[in-house]
Amino acid sequence: MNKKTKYDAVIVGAGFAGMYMLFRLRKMGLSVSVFEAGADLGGTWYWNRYPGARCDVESMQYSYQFDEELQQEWEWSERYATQPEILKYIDHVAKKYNLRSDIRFNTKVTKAFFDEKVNHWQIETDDGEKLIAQYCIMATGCLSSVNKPDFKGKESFTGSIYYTGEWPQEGVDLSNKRVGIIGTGSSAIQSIPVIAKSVDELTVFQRTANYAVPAHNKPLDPDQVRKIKDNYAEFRAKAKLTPTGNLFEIGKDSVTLDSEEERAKSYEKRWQAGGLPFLSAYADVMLDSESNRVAADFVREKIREIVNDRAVADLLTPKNIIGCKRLCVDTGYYETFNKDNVKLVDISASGIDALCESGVRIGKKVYELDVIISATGFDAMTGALLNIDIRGKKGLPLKEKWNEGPKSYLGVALAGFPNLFTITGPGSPSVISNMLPAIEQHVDWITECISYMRNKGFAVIDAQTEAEEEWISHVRDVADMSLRSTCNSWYVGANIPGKPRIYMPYIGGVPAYAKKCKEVASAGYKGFALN
Ligand code: FAD
Ligand code: N01
Repeated sequence: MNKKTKYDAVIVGAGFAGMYMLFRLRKMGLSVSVFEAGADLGGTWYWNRYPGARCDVESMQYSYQFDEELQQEWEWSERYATQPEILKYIDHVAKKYNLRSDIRFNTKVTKAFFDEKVNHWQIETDDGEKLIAQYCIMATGCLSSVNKPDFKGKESFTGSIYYTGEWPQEGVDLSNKRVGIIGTGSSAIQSIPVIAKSVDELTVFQRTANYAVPAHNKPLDPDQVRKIKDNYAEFRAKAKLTPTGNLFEIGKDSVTLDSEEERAKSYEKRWQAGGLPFLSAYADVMLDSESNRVAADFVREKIREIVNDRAVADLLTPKNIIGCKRLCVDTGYYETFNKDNVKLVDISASGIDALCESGVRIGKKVYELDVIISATGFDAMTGALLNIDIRGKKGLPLKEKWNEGPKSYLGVALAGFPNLFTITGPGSPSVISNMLPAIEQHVDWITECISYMRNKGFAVIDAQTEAEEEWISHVRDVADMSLRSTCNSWYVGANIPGKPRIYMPYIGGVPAYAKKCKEVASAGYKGFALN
């Protein structure tokens, strides 16, 4: 690795975002260095190796589209790719474009300070390296800062504690163990059915019941794949016209247009088809509480049908709005609670009271365990950025700029932090859309912006405060129209004690967002100061 200290651009993070950013900037002739905390590429798919981990956006759509050759040559084997298969794909991409040569692994960026005198970023890493770059691009991920709740008595537990978001690279042998899992979000819901098969006993500690719909995962049908690949560009273009950048059929505008019988039929059809399209049976499901109740009741009824024990079924039945927390996609989740070796413990009243030497204590009862799995999620969207000491103009720390919640222009730039870009940052559709096209759209926009600056002779770009305020107020207005902002989800930061409550992603839809980004660029980067 070349130990240069001056680059045109530094990229932080080597998941899908950092990899594609590197590819684009290198192609433009920029000198680029990427820093990655992990020992290899992949981001989410490098860290989340827990049993059962896989994507819930269909593989044919959860993949890059920037190179027709790449999307034609890669063969996915299943409807939803497993974590190991996604890593194989990532490795294939890295080899095809020789990406690893410009990536420094096992290295965390700890500081990024903007030096106004010379208009560049001073970057420091945890191994003491210092370098400078004109552009600093944060590809640090929305779900990469693992939430590790500070459970009382954590140190006293004599067994092992694992986090789904930082699963050991070498794997964990859980066979014949007494395992406890804390949390019932997507990670837990994917892993519980798999873990239950090999362990002696599995105890699930549930604070809030969650909705899950079946994945109906299966091997991909070669004829279907051929059909998509024959018109891949058109398929991708159509996906970009949907609110979430995910191509699937959206049903009628309102649930009121159907009779009760038709509604049940429509939801049954989607339940049998499987996956996230369930929530698109009616376009008003996240806008109208009655429409939402119909969808929620359908799933509640399914839980009662699947789970044999009535009391367990009741506990597993979510009370809140469906789709407010991210809808989970499962393979045999509810069925798992019919197994004799699986126990559900309700911790909704007071959470985990404490860990103790032999396990978990809830009230006076101790659950004896060999292993505790914390499937407790992430400090989403802002966590990874705030873990770095980022300072903009006049030395303003990002922590201070964001003390009332994240503010950004289009989720990609921050006023007062010139030449800094955040890929899929708060204020962009990011996590409520298919992330791969969201990443590509941001990377393309940033690349074109840098190219524009170079062609016009600009050295610095900075979002203007008024443009940022206007965007953020629009982000809030559209969030307020949706039921999505009404519950205690990680989208609003509610899972992290003390985090300001703000609906972080932009919910106005992928097409409206992409149009706005295009208009800003076409107008010579409207809302930015360039010099
Ligand atoms: P990441 O993949 O998170 O990569 C960020 C990288 O930055 C990490 O490797 C991290 O180590 C590194 N980093 C962070 N801070 C620093 C620092 N200071 N210094 C150096 N390196 C740093 N999205 C979908 O659209 N569909 C799905 O089906 C889907 N499934 C998911 C399943 C799981 C289990 C999880 C956790 C997320 C899933 N997501 C899904 C979201 C997923 O995060 C994105 O799809 C995508 O992988 C994000 O890529 P990224 O490059 O932006 O970020
Ligand atoms: O995390 P989560 P996740 N004490 O935050 C509980 C993506 N993803 O890793 O609901 C006790 O959703 C918490 O309880 P509550 C996807 O975007 C996708 O599962 O806050 N419990 C909750 O049950 C997803 O949304 C896939 O009351 C505590 C759970 O832990 C995102 O990543 C797979 C607690 C955390 O759920 C995050 O999912 C995996 C505490 N102190 C992830 N703190 C796919 O399927 C938290 N909990 C593609």
